[in-house]
Amino acid sequence: MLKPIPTATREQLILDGLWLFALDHDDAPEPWRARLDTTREAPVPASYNDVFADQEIHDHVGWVWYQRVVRVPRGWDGQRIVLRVDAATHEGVVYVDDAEVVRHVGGYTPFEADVTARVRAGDEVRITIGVNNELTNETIPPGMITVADDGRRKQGYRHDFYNYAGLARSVRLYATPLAYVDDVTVRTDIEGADGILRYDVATVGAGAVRVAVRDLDGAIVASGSGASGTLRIPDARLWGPGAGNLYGLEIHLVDGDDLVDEYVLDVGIRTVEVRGAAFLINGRPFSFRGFGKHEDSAIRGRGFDAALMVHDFALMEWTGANSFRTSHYPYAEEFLDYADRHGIVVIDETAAVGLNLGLGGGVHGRVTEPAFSPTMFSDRTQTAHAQGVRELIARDKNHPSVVMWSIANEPESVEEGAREYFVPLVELARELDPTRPLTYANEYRGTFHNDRLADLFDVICLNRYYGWYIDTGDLRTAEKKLEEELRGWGRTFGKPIIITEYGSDTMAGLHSVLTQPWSEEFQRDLLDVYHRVFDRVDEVIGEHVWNFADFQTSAGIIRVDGNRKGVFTRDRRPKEAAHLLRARWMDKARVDGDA
Ligand code: BDP
Repeated sequence: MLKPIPTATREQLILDGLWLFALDHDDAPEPWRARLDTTREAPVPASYNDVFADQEIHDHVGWVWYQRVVRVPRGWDGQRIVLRVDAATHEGVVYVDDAEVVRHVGGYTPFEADVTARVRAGDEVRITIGVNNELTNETIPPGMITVADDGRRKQGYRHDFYNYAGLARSVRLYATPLAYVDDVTVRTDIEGADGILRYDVATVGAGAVRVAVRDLDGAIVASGSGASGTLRIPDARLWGPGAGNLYGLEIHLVDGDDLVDEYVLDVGIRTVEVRGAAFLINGRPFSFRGFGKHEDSAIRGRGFDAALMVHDFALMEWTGANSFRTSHYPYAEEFLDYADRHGIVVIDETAAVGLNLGLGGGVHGRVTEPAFSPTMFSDRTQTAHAQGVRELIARDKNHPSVVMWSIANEPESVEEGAREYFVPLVELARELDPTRPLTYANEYRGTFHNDRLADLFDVICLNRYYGWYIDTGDLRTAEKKLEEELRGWGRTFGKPIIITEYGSDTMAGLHSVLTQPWSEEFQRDLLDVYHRVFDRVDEVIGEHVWNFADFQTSAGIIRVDGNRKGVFTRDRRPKEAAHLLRARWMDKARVDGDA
């Protein structure tokens, strides 16, 4: 699915700003039919939960309504006009005036509707967007709704981050010609010094396809014609870690010599391959250094903010990180665009988090029933999950920064049903993208003896909390157990291992000369112990600390205003561990040449 961009033939209006906002109430049955009966305004993009000083809004379970009147640019006459929602968490429905134009389930991927027949260039239209935050056993991520004695509905879930909701990314109205470029898929290869670019363009309406590749200076370095083909870029500047080299693939839909539609896609020439226990980018072994993150900040929740994004990237660079995982859902496309331009490596994850009855915010509970069953995570959950895989790959397939798909975080991986549930999803992902390795992030109960999934995947990603959830405070035991386990995985599978989570909750400002969990020194020392082990186990090719920054979670007795495993606080100030990481990773960056 193409991201809307302005080109020689395309224009767009980004509908960021204040929208009328109301909770859904039974007394206003079809709120899209008139002006919303409210004076409240909500910012877009932002999660709505923390914006108002209002408990009812914060805790609301169900539909909310956003509305805005928009004037369609008068120059758009005769164009195809599309309304696109970058994300509505978790379900969205869009009305243009009185008519429903699109409905979509899945809170972190875009959807759009052709509204050409419903709007007129130069006229105003009323756009109303309903957003529902409910999670059930049939959604990804899953959740459960309970009803309190007084009738209040409450949303429960098994993932350890707050269920922020609303329009956290932009809404766009854009125009293309009536015949247009609908999609493009690129795959790249390297032959000697040349870059090879295979492309596949899908178009709607009459016209022929011509393509050209431009370098940064605007010079054409390759060109061709036809809806699919292979282009050779002599002496290509490769995309790689620390080297955000991009080319512009210019796609023209033409009628004779007339340009009908133009789309320009940034492409990076690079290869990715898993060979033995190595993860190769452009044929060279790559080691992941970085973080699991969240889209999370005070007030705006998961709302996209360019300043915050650039700041986070600046802090990652300051630590010497070269990569991150989009834990635990697809992030705003702006993150991937930025990573493409700056040579930052991304593990791109679906929103399939919490498919596990044995966990609650990292704490291991007793499992009393199977996770994968008709009454819990069923065929319908799997269907939603498959849709999540499809939409993630459709949106992100062309980003050079994305080197691997993670199709789930910490699913139940030990019980028999896990395999049956995951095999079709793995097959689907491989069919949709045969070029990128696949992984899932494994939790502690799935060991190298009993895990039923690891052999389906290319890279072993492990989330481990020795010294924190297990043997709390005992770093010596942590070191021993971690090493035994990592060696076991290495021996058994011979695949690359990335530790996709390790860390400890840490209250910024709490200090101790003793080994004191929650103190800044403890976090630093725990990371240090893990690093020593990583350096002794050959198969370990990556370390992603949990988490980049403190983040909000649902209320609970093991969380103090959220999860405190950040190396930075929620307002992005370094804890002591940040300096340890910087010392270690800057050194590695110099050796690997990828900072
Ligand atoms: C892991 C989860 C992550 C949690 C983390 C924790 O993957 O989402 O936030 O534990 O408990 O289980 O901090």
